[in-house]
Amino acid sequence: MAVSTDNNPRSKRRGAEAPFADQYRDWLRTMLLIRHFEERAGEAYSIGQIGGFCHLYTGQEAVAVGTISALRSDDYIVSAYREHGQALARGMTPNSIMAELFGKATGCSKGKGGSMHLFDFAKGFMGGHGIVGGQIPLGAGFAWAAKYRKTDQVSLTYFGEAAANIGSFHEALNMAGLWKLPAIFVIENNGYGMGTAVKRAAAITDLYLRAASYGMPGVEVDGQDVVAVRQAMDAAVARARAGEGPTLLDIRCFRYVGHSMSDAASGTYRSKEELDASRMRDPIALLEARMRDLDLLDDATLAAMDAEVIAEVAASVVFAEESPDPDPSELWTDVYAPEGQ
Ligand SMILES: Cc1ncc(C[n+]2csc(CCOP(=O)(O)OP(=O)(O)O)c2C)c(N)n1
Repeated sequence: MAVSTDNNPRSKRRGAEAPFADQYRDWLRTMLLIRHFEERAGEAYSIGQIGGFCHLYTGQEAVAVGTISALRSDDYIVSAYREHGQALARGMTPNSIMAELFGKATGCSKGKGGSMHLFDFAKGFMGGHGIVGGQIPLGAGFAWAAKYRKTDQVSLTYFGEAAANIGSFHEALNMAGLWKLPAIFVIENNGYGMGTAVKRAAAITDLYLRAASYGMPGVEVDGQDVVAVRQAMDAAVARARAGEGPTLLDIRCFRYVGHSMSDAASGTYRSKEELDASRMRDPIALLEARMRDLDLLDDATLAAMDAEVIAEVAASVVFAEESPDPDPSELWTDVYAPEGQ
């Protein structure tokens, strides 16, 4: 049920966020869905139900929800391997994603992609990609296609701060700036590329400054605050649709878990204290507090929403468990290599 705040004087006082208040409930639900989905995926991985690599999104929920909520359904999205949360925010079902993680035929990539390769062409979700930075030229390409066809679609590309050191980042942003492409480049700056802190890998740690080299605005954004993310994204989308060209958003966030299921959340390259400090500004707790302040949320509503989401995720695990493996005859479909090579 959408919550209307038209007659709520407290929301009117909060001028900047009032336009978004109707959407807070959806955002909170999606962020809770992502959090619970990732927790269950982590459990399933640890008991061997999920194979291959698995990079969880826990802690970064406000980035996916704040950015994707600003898009139209025909816009393009392309990402890296930490993309479960973005796929959920785009409206891909927990069933289709969980089944993909389990390698089942009912998965969004027919069980042949796994965690790093979630695709949904109908939703403009143009994939998770495993090569660091490999998706950035693709994002520029989707933007170029939209400009060429004179649609007013925009292209949103996600990548990590370590990917911003890869050559393809500079080449793609240069072309996007030169051709004024309707592209939005989002650095999900969680501070670490695997175990390497940004200050050990980048000559300047304020990565948004790099935008100046490519003729586009660069904006630092608080990635714990879904409203701040949405406001920055709205400005970038407006620029892109108006033909004014690309924007680089440097969204500061924190991943609560290890780089992938193979490393611990803290211990080797970051301290428990650092992790605990980041949790003091949890994106879900911040949105909950904002909603309570505006009388948009009470304990019962939150508990009901949480229970509903937990049940949805649990059902996706059952769906994945009960789904069939891909048929062996599918081995050579959807691949470029000729049969037998
Ligand atoms: C071209 C390439 N080099 C190295 C790797 C190995 N690798 C996988 S993830 C990763 C770190 C990337 O960190 P970042 O871009 O900040 O994204 P995050 O994991 O923080 O979301 C590396 C080096 C790779 N997949 N591709």
